Amino acid sequence: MDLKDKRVLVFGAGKSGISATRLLQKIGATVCLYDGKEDLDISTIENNFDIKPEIYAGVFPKDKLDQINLMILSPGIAIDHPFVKEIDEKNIPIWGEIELAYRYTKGRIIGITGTNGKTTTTSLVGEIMNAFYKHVYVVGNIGNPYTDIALETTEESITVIEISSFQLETIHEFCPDISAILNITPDHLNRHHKMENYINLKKSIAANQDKRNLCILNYEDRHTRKIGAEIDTRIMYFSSEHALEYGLYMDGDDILYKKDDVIETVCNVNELRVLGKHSYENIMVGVGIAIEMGVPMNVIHDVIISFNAVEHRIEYVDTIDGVSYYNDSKGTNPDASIKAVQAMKSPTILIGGGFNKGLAFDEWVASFNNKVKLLVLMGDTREMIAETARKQGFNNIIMVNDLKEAVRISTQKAKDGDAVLLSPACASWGMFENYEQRGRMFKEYVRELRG
Ligand code: UMA
Repeated sequence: MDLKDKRVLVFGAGKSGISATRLLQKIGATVCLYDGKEDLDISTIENNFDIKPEIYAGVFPKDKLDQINLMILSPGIAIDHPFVKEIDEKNIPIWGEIELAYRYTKGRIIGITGTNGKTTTTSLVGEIMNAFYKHVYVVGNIGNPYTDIALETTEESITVIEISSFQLETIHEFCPDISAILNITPDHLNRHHKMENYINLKKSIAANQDKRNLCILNYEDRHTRKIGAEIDTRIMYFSSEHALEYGLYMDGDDILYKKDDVIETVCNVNELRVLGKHSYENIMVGVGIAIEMGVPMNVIHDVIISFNAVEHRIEYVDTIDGVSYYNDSKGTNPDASIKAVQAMKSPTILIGGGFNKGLAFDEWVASFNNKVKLLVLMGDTREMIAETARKQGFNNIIMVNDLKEAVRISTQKAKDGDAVLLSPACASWGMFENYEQRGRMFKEYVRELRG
């Protein structure tokens, strides 16, 4: 559809809608920007534009509907929203930001989806592409609307897009050169109603791909493995458990790439800064995409070994006097913190405790499994955690008054080869504004150790 001189209704005046409006204006469409919020701050929104679009808040005037040729729907609004259904019944096409931007994108496109690890993998792929290619864009659910850059792209461009299930609801012709579905576990079921719908949405990232394209899938995830048998494009699997005939897999601590009976060692996971099986899976996806994009293995290797986790999630901070420091301030409940403990490879001094959310710590302590050699406890929960630990026979506990003291004591007690992990299993409230501030303070105290 040529959108020049067409009237387009953009629904949702958030990041996505504002950016889509700008793109539409640049290509000569007339835009009505509509938001359901009655008290929408129209004058602030108007400041985003050189040409002011018509802006409607609360209820969209019925008499304007007949002139509309296309609706662009923001990802936060479901396709079964009553107003969207009304538009659909009038046979007005409904696109999302991904579809709109795609129609104006030149160059190669990489689309990454999945339940967990999308943002990390998208950032990693962006870093690898930036190390080898000149014109790289990293956009989408990650927070930079794809429509912001689509018109800037050229045949030389590489656009790496993080795509959510919300955004996949409104694609039609979108066809990435490479797609990846990292994993599928139940999420957003309040919006998609059934697991089957959610799986089908994830699968739709590959719906328009053919044998010229590639889809990278998780061999260990039953949903993505099934998708591999159903789609009509080339498939590359990755696996953390099994050797594969073609693709990326783990053999002990090595990540290997196999194609045409030739096996290449990509790296040893001990070279990486990120930790844990879920991180190695993200790395394998990034490597698979980079190989398909023609990036040499030495470039890939250099980027992956310096790649850091997303801030506050088992984030490597520094190694000082042989002791590695990790910030997992995002470990705000026992479950999340267990993953961090499991990811540690060396004897660990664990800094825990904080606000009391009424949670039990038995399973958390049980996960220490001889790996945690010392527990440094702070905050309201410190007595409660200490009691739980002692009941399980874990007595190596030191109580401290604050995080600064926790870092100081941990450093004193740590030996060459140990790790110090901040993963409190508790919220930060009462001691910090939020977990981000707690994580930043931890990193600051670690930096101070260097003098
Ligand atoms: N609105 C209505 N009616 C409704 C619901 C919302 O009018 O029924 C209006 C709100 O009043 C608001 C606007 O819609 O003004 C918000 O639109 P939006 O929710 O689509 O949010 P945006 O700011 O446009 O950001 C969206 C994505 N948000 C969601 O998917 C919820 C951002 O992903 C994305 O980065 C951005 O577009 C650019 O592509 C965020 C997100 O939370 C990070 N994603 C979810 C996730 O990661 O779990 C999927």
